[in-house]
Amino acid sequence: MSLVVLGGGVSPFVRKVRVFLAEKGQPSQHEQVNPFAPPAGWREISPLGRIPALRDGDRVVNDSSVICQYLERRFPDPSLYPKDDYEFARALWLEEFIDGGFVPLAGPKLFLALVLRPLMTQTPPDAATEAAAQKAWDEEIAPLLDYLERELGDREWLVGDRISIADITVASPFVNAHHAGFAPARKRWPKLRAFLDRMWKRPSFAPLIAEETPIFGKRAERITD
Ligand SMILES: N[C@@H](CCC(=O)N[C@@H](CS)C(=O)NCC(=O)O)C(=O)O
Repeated sequence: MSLVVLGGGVSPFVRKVRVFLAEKGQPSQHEQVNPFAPPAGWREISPLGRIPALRDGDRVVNDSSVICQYLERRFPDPSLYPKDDYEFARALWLEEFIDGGFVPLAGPKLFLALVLRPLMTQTPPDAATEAAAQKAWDEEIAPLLDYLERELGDREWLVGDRISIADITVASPFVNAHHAGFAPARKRWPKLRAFLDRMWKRPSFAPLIAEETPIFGKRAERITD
């Protein structure tokens, strides 16, 4: 029975599901779906019109968080959710912190403004857009990075002693920020930056980043530290 992830590969939510599947060791296919120019019948698959959706044979599951929990039950080994009650709650909280907090800020203000819209309109961002993105990073996003830096402490993983949904979810949208030319500065957020370096080198993340960088990653050259 085949697993198919539907959605644009550069979406942090789609990447999260693809990485999750790779960490589970589950082969899957990826079908590009642009939610802003969807194929006919897309609303029957995704009633809110959003990506990702997962096709598992004749079943469809929506929403990255729901999909990952479904996959955890369907393929329990290796587990990507902590067993301990409190650690489980912490992992879900960090997932929500990113999906409901970081992405709604960084998505439109960095990636959409500086990468996706310019690519679609073939018009480079103007100075006001660049300045607005920098301001969002410095004033709105930086406190979220401070929080992640504290949460990581000196540990390898955000929660518990092995990779979990929290690590995958946190690492995914920072790829988009990187494409937009933003990364947590090594001086101010050394632990977060080292964590991202480690995560992105994993066999689950690396091929996806390699696949999208030629298309979306031009601005990353601005990152100097
Ligand atoms: N909570 C959803 C969020 C998915 C989401 O917002 N996806 C965006 C792309 S990154 C989308 O489909 N946007 C199109 C729209 O909202 O119409 C999840 O985790 O899957």
